[in-house]
Amino acid sequence: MFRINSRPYLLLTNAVRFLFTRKLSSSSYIADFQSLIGKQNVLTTDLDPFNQDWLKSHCGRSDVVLLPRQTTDVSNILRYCNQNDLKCVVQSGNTSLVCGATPWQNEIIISMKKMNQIISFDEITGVLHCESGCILQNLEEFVQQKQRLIPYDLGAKGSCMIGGNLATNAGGLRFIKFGPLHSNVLGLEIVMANGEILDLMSSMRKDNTGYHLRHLFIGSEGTLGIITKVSILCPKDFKCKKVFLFSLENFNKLIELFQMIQEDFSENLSCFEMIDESSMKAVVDNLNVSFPLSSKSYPFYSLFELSSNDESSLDQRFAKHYEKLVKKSIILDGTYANDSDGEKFRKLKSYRETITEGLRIDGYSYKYDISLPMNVYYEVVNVMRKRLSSSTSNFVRICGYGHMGDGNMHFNVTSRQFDQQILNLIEPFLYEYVAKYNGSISAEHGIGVKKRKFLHYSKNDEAIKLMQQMKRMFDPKSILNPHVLF
Ligand code: FAD
Ligand code: 2HG
Ligand code: ZN
Repeated sequence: MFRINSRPYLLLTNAVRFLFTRKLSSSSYIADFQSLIGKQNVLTTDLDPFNQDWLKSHCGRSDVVLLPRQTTDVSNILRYCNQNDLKCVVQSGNTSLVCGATPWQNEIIISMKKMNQIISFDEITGVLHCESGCILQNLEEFVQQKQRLIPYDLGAKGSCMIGGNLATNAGGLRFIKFGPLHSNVLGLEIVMANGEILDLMSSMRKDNTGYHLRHLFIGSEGTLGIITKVSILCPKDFKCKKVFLFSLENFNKLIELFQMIQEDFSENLSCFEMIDESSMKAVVDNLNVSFPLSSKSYPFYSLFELSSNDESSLDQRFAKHYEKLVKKSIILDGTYANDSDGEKFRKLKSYRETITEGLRIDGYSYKYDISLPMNVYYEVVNVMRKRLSSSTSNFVRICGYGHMGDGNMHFNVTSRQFDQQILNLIEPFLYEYVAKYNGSISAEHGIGVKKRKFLHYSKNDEAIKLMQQMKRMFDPKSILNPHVLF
């Protein structure tokens, strides 16, 4: 179980919660919700998958899940909740790694999974309009048929939904090429806390008519409104994509590789990821997959992707580049695959994409998603290893991997079970380290509930105050994700 506080305090707060929280299923609210959105769209049994977060680190106690099918359902639900002061949590794919999508207490769960329609696709501009409950992988497959791409890609694509992605301003593997979602999302439809529908849908790339309101909702983690529709720009897909997995002796070689790749392939680079030895072991050992390189383990790996419309020229340029890499002894071993290779291409990418799943098998994951300057990007893992080695606690693993091309490190520690001693050794020390280098304590996963008491390491008091004022303006009764962010 995830714990923020000491045990006596927790027992006390749980007792207070128990006394003062309303049991919804036994109340008349259920009947009202049933008449608002239909009986079959109000669930009151078998709610564990909705209450439990992806990491299995916290389980909420909600006893009602609402499944809106259209924007007006969301509007009716929120109007009713606002009038009756009922707290809600918005849930899309429930892949949040910061406990953002599950109830902290017994908030009503509003699941977006039935709002999963593609509304339109413009073949000329590549603008896709869809409902926010569309699963990312389904959207990717849809636009691929039109020779287009969704401008971001996550390991959670089989479950996460575009509304959840926007609400967290998700980063992922294509960030280095297409930038943040802010640059690709053209419009949103939002339902505000009082039930009002705010139509900000647009297909226009250029629009300077006052405040850029949609950007407030991107990354707001469901605290300001519920995203119901999205308009997103899907860039043209490339005729060929190549993914490379190289092993390296140390982190300095990885930096050299990154510089050389940028030098020769800046316009082709569509992801640049790093994996350390222990992270790779979490995949190979825990998920029991074969390993494509000649030795079973190396200190570091780089997984990067190059995209181009001219395959033969890319091949020729890479052959020359490879000679340089060998001459300078940058890499130890490597392999690659073309997207036309199908399964081999997907498998190579999966060595990076399935690390989180591999780590989950260790037991409990202490998960940190930080931004740091390149000079201390991996140093933080060494510093933490040294600090944790003084402890008598039993770790399974201390590892680092991440979107190196974007300065985003995923530092992870795992143990069989949750251990408060380990947590105390990591926090707040790690956040102080990140703040010292002006990094970010949450590069892409958001703050959720797990990170809220550390927000001040990345935002000053004035900025937090302004954010709180905005929250009060958009949601005066704090009915939307009341435990998230602050
Ligand atoms: P949920 O988890 O359901 O919700 C996330 C947050 O958004 C919650 O606060 C929720 O209340 C709010 N929310 C959800 N839907 C809406 C809506 N329609 N309107 C308003 N608020 C809403 N993240 C990255 O950034 N990059 C990665 O590479 C990445 N890889 C991952 C790999 C794995 C295996 C896993 C498990 C997670 C990964 N994540 C990653 C984290 C997570 O997938 C992202 O945060 C994702 O964007 C969440 O989408 P979701 O649909 O699951 O949203
Ligand atoms: C990734 O990049 C995700 O794989 C998850 O953001 C990171 O598990 C993590 O720490
Ligand atoms: Zn990530």
